[in-house]
Amino acid sequence: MAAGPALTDAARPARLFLALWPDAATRRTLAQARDQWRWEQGSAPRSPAPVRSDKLHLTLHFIGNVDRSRLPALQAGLAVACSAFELAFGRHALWARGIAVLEPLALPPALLALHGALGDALRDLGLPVEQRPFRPHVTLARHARNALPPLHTPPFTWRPAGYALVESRLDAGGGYHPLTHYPCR
Ligand code: 3AM
Repeated sequence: MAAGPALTDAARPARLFLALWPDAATRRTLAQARDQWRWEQGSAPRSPAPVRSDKLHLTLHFIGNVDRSRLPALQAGLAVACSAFELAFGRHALWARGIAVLEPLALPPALLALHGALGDALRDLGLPVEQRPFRPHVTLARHARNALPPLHTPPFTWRPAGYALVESRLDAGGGYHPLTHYPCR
């Protein structure tokens, strides 16, 4: 199939998700937790891929591709009430298909309320909402079927200042870029 004309940045859709975006200290703690795993090699066809420190986050909703002309309406429509909460971490797990994660030890009602309010906001904006149950986690690595989690990991607490609308960019090194930060009070 012939390649179409290259899209300019303005014409390319934005690939979006909503997330709890760590502050610098929490990001360092999450990276330390990631680095306590042993990424056993040899799990063909793909080698374990630890998540880059600057990409660590907790996804609230995956949105997908959205036309950039809709961004201002989305940024406004995704401002929902959010009560401050804290997340205690300390449980590592290896999910199906080799997803290594860190899970919160408990689910604060305010986190579930935030997830629900954002789901409602996405529906109001005419965007699809994931039907599977919400399983909050921080992905630490992918393709890690044979990885070994740490036996003991010091628990720690993350108090998110808020949530963020984040763009996943495939160009420029494939980073995640928060577009809007929304406070929790
Ligand atoms: O926080 P995690 O790593 O679980 O896997 C992707 C990542 O989740 C997920 O969105 C988060 C930010 O990229 N994701 C990517 N594509 C997806 C899709 N098509 C998806 N989630 C659901 N459907």
